Order: sequence, then structure tokens, then C-alpha cells
Amino acid sequence: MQDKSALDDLAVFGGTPASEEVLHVGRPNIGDRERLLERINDILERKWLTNDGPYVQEFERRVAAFVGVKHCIAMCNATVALEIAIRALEMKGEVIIPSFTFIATAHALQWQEITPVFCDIDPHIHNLDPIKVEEMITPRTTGIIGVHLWGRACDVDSLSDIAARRGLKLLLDSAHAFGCSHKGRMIGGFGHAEVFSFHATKFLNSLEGGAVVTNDDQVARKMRLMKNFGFTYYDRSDYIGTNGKMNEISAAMGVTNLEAMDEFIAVNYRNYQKYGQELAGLEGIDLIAYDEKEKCNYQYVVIEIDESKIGITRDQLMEVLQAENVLVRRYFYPGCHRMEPYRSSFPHAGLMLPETEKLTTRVLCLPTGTSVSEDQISDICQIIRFAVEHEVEITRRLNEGRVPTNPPTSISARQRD
Ligand code: T4K
Repeated sequence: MQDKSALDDLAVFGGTPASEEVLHVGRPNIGDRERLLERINDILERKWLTNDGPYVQEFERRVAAFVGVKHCIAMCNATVALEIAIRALEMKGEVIIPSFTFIATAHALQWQEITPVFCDIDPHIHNLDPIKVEEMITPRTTGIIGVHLWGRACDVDSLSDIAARRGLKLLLDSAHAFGCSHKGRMIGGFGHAEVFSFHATKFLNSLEGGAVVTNDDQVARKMRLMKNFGFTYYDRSDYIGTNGKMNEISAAMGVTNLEAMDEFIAVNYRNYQKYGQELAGLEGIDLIAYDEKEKCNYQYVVIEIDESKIGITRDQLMEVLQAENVLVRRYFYPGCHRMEPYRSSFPHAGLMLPETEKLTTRVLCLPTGTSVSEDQISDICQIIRFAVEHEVEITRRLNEGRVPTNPPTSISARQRD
């Protein structure tokens, strides 16, 4: 990486980017290539490419056994898996979810004309605050979708209790939490069902992919039919269904990566520790903590930035890093409630979401995974330190000549003139 010793060395001010290679938050981890290619050849020989083929069945068996649940239904992605689980659980009316999540959690409901009701989070764990969940329940509420953000379990004990007392369904969006545990039990066995994502950017990927896991036989059967058009036999559909099937090449990738999972987690853990060492003592930059007593995939390295302490905003730090080819991401800015169609439907939702509103301006995800080396992490952290040490000049230069964020409307501009 290029050294940064003067302000003009920063790429944002015209210097050469620190890294020639673009560093991503979620570059795909890839297991044993030879094994994968053998499996793909096997699929091509067999000419069975999708529709519950042998690799999909193997993937489902292995995921269910690993998580310790009765059923795993593999699907084409987690968004469709969420949609199918929501429908199979007969959620309707209103469903309570966090706004501080990937937009798919909300869209999976709205897609079926169910209203997502955005609830605030506990700022320490970034997940639904159960006390606030209870306050959001109305006669139209049929369910809660908790999200295990960053792989840290949401308060499933309290949410299960609320769901049982109030007659609600509890679905868990566990897109980030494959390989993680809560109180020693693997995530996947909580609530009425849980949904994993195996998207390319997840620490364990099946190219695209997702799965619903559950211990409920009836719901599992329904979901199996629903992901295959509702067909019970050839020429016979018994449910409204869609096409949510995982294909064989995805499943082969999933199986191959399952075999390398421990290695991926070890690298993620090493990277997480390295960031911890390199950022130690930097006041105003807090690396989020994972409970060492639990299993964790460490796939997200997340920092919280306190602008009042470091003097530079999260967005300015992001601008500096991205210019250096370090593609940090501000997941999950600006919060689902500030994106369409929710922004127009609930323009005042933010008033009920003070912790979400704060957190969306503070969080930054840093590059990790098997494509990122310890040396690269040292370099990334050096840029962060440099930016913090020169915050006054950096903010001044970044703000110079910048158009105000809320430019006057044409009417007020005319009035001013
Ligand atoms: N619930 C939650 C809580 C989720 O976080 C997600 C997905 C879902 C549900 C839905 O799961 P899926 O339906 O996707 O299975 C990414 C992912 O696309 C998305 O899966 C993920 N969450 C979200 C947190 O991150 P983006 O907007 O960051 O963009 P994307 O996918 O284009 O890529 C991110 C970076 O990774 C890019 O900078 C480039 C790099 N990349 C990406 C791909 C696809 C690669 O290097 N190689 C690749 O193949 O959404």
C-alpha cells in the first residue's frame, strides 16, 4: 500500500489510492476449487440441474444437522425464503420488524401487502428492543420478525415470550447468523422458523442462496410445496406457490463451502482480532464486541464512530477510505423507514426510532474475509488513524466548495435573489 504522511497523499485530495486492489466488505469466500469443479462436472454428467437434486438434498441435510433442527428447506435466496416463510406462517396485517436491517426484511412483507411496522433497537446490541416491540402491537399485528444483526442474537427469549403471550408468529431473519449461537444453542432453532442467507457476500455462500430452518413439520411441508409452485404431484397444485428452488450448482458450492467453514471463520476471527489491536486506544472508534462464550462467524467487522470525539463524521471517514480503494460500507444507512415505499407511507416513522436514527449515522463496516490480509488491515487502520489525527484539516478541505446538503428550492432561491 502507498504511504500516507501528508494530507495531499490522501487519494481524496488527489494522491494515489493506498491500495491498487479494491478491498470489499464482502468478497466471496471460496472453498476447495477442485472439489467444486468435480461436483459441477458430476451435475453436468447427471443432467439433473435443479428441482430437489442430490446436492440440494445433501446441503439441506448438512445444514439441518449442523444447526440441530428437523427441517432445512433450501431456496434460491434469503429474500424469497423470507417471503415464503412469512406466507407459510400466515402473517398478515402488520408485522413488527427493526428498521435497522437490510431492506429485504421489510420488502419481503410489503411484497405481500403486509405492513412492516418499524420498531426501535437496543443501541448496545443493534437488535430489536423487546420493550418497544410490545408497545408497537396493535389488533392488526400478526407477527414479529427479529433480525440477528451482524450474527449477534436478538433477544429471542423475550421475543418468544411476547409472541406466545400475544398470539403472534415469531420469524427470525438470520441472514447474518449461520454458524452463530445463543446461550450455547445454534441459531436456527429459535422462533417458529429462521431464515439464512447464502448470498455471495455472506461468509458461507452458495453463489446465491437461502434456507428456512424449522422444527415445525407442518410449516416445513407447506414451505416445501410453496417453493415449488405448490405442486404436490405432477399436474396438481395444492397451495399458492412460487419458484423458490435452489439449483444444483448453488448447492454444490454450498456443500463445498460448508467443508471449508471452519477455515473461513478462523480467518474472520483473525481479521477481527487484528482490527481490534490496530484500533485499540483510538477514542471515538468502537469496534463492536462479540460474546466470546458464543459461536460466531465474525463475518462483519463493524465500527461505531462518535463524531463528537474524533471530530470527523462517519461519512467523511467513509469518503477518505473509499477514495483509497477501501470500500467500507455504511450498512444499514439510512434505515428502511427512510427508503421507499416506506418513507412516503410513514413520513414520521423516525420519531419512533431515535436509536435507529442515531446508529445509522455512526456505523461503518470494514473489509474482511479470506481476501483481506493482516497487512492490509494494518494499512486500513493506519489510514483511519491518519484521518482522525488530521481531522480538522480534512473536514475543512472536504467541506470547501461543497454544495450545501439541502440546496434551496427554486422558489426560495428566487426569493433570496
Ligand atoms: N436479511 C438481511 C438482514 C440481509 O442482510 C440480507 C442480505 C437479506 C435478508 C437478503 O438475503 P439475500 O436475498 O441477498 O440472500 C449485500 C448483499 O447483496 C445482501 O445479500 C446482504 N444482505 C447485504 C448486507 O449486502 P450490497 O448492497 O452490499 O451489494 P452487493 O451484493 O452488490 O455487494 C457487496 C460487495 O461485495 C460489493 O462491493 C462487491 C462485492 N462482491 C459482490 C458480489 C455479489 C464481490 O466481490 N463478488 C460478488 O460476487 O448487498
